[in-house]
Formats: sequence, structure tokens, C-alpha cells
Amino acid sequence: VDAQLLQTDPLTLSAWILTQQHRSPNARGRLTVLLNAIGVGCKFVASAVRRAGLAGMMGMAGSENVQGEDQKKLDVIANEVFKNSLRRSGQCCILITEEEDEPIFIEKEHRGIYIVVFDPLDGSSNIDCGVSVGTIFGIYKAKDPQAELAGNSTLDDVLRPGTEMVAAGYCMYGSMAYMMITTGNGVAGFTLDPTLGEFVITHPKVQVPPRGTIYSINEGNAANWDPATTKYVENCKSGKYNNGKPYSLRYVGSMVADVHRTLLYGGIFMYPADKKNPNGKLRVLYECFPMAFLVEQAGGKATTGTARTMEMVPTSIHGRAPIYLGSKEEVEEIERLKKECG
Ligand code: AHM
Ligand code: MG
Repeated sequence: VDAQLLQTDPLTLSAWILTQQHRSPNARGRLTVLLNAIGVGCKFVASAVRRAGLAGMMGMAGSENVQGEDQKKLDVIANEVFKNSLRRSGQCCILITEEEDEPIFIEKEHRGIYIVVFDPLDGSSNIDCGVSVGTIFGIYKAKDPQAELAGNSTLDDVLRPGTEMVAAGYCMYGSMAYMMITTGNGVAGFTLDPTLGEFVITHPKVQVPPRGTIYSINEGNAANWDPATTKYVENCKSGKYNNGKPYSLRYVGSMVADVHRTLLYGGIFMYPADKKNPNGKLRVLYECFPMAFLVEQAGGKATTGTARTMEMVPTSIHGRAPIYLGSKEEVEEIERLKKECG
């Protein structure tokens, strides 16, 4: 008998969010409302991803996004879903989405005190072949809530280090939809129960193993890597780190999926700077920071190679940075090699 089917007291995402809020005596339930709005967006997108092939949502939507890449229909849909859900929550003042060049300042009637940065559908090259994609989000609280409520929003509220985020997470749309979330008190993981339509807790306290035997990187770029990355990967293959046995390579090409596996199994995920892309590929605000926050909260580490990712101060809303994240000891080895060979 499947024990899960008999679970008569499932801890849902909404209930968990409430328990997190109860920890803080001054909480007024606003973050709870906001996180619930994100949960609803994720459920919508999870359902859309499942129906995409049938409902004609695959293929290009005919427009380009900020970075000049073709947008897929599902990217556009996911972006609309999150914008609408976040606006309607009444808790946000500024939204930054990967799909739009400019920040979105929320109009007075729906304005709140939180800033949400998000990538509505990350890993879009994987949509049309049915491979995992995901949503990534990070949340800041306005520095001066009164000013925000009055409508005096500035980008100073957004261009802040990851250490100032109050919550972050991702939802992976894979074999199941998985939500990993932190409010700065560890990481909890939820699985969408399709029969209930609710995220139910399945990973109450996610801990990334201190070492791992999986490395994850786009090896097609090897010719352009920096010496430290080259050396690390060479050592992974030669067995230097594993009593003569090589590490395994896994690379989905969806950051959410590659980070999800790294959180659960350990190992390292890398998107380094290379000769062609001096700042790497991944975006600081809504890709690097939320993932770094989660990984640190799960006992792992995240670095640009030379600095703790979370302490970076972004200079533009769509800026990029190199990233190495995962098991503590693997990331420390990269840091050591960076100092040794650059
Ligand atoms: P996207 O936001 O256009 O989907 O790009 C981000 C994705 C990440 O999910 C993934 O880690 C990376 O791009 C893969 O890039 P590459 O194809 O260069 O290996
Ligand atoms: Mg992305």
C-alpha cells in the first residue's frame, strides 16, 4: 500500500509558509500571501508545461527577449502568469523578470513592499523536447517600505547583494513538479500532488552532501575555460578526487534541473566565465542569487570563483556572473585552484 496515498495530514506549501511566518513575531502575513501567489503561478505553469505539446504552445512566439533570444510560447505564457499573480497578490512594488528589459513598477492599487526577481521559465531550449525546465525566484523587502508604498520606487531597492534576500526558491517542472524554497531558515522541498493540486512537503530539511561525485558543466566550451576550471574537470576525470575512480558528468542544460540534482545528490554545478563570455552566462539577480541562497541554506557553497556569490553587488538588473555551486568541499577545491592557477 502506498503510504503517501494514506497520508491524512499532508503538510502543504501554504501551511508550511504559515509556520515559517509564525516564527517571526512581527510577521503580518504579507510574505505568506506573496509566496502563495508564487505557488499558484508554479501550479499554472506546471499544468501548461504538461499540455504544451497538445495545446500548440511549443515553438517560437515570434518575439525576442532582452538578450535577443527567440521567446518560446511557454516563456511568454509563464511570464504573464507570474506577473499577473504577483501583481494581484498586492504585495509587490517592483518586479524584475528575465523576459523584460525594464523593471516593472506596480501601480498604486496593487502596490506592496516586496521586490520579486524571477526567471519565469528557465532552460527554454529544453521545452520542445520535453526535458525539465523551471521557474526561479528571489524576494527582497523594500529598504524603505513607506517610500515604496508612496510610489517612490528606485532601482536602489533592486541592486542589492543576495545576502539581503528574504526568500528564494525554484520550481522544477520535471517528472513531477518540485518546489524548493528558503526563507533563510534551511531549505524545504515540496512535490506537487496532481490529485490534490497542492505542493506537499517531501524534503523537510534539504542538506547537500559535503562531497559529491558528479560534475555538471557545458563541456562544449572547454577550449575557452579558465585554467582553474580546466584543472578541476581534468582532476574529476582522472580519479584524483575519488580514489582513482572518475566522477560522473551530468548536464541537463536547465539550471533548475542541474541545481536540483546537485542539492539532492551533491557534486558541483559550474557555469564559468570563458574567453567568449567574460561574465559567464547566468544572471546574477534571478539565477545566481536564488540558487546560491538555497545551496548555502542547504549547507553547500556558491562562488564566482573569487568571491562569495551572495555578496556580489549587482550593477544592472540583467547582469551576469560566473558561478560554481554545490557540495562545500567541491566548491572549496575550485576556490583553491582559482588562487593557484587563475
Ligand atoms: P535561458 O534563461 O535562456 O533558458 O538560459 C539559461 C540556461 C540555464 O538554465 C542553463 O544552466 C544554461 O542556460 C545552459 O546554457 P548552455 O546551453 O550554454 O550550456
Ligand atoms: Mg534563464
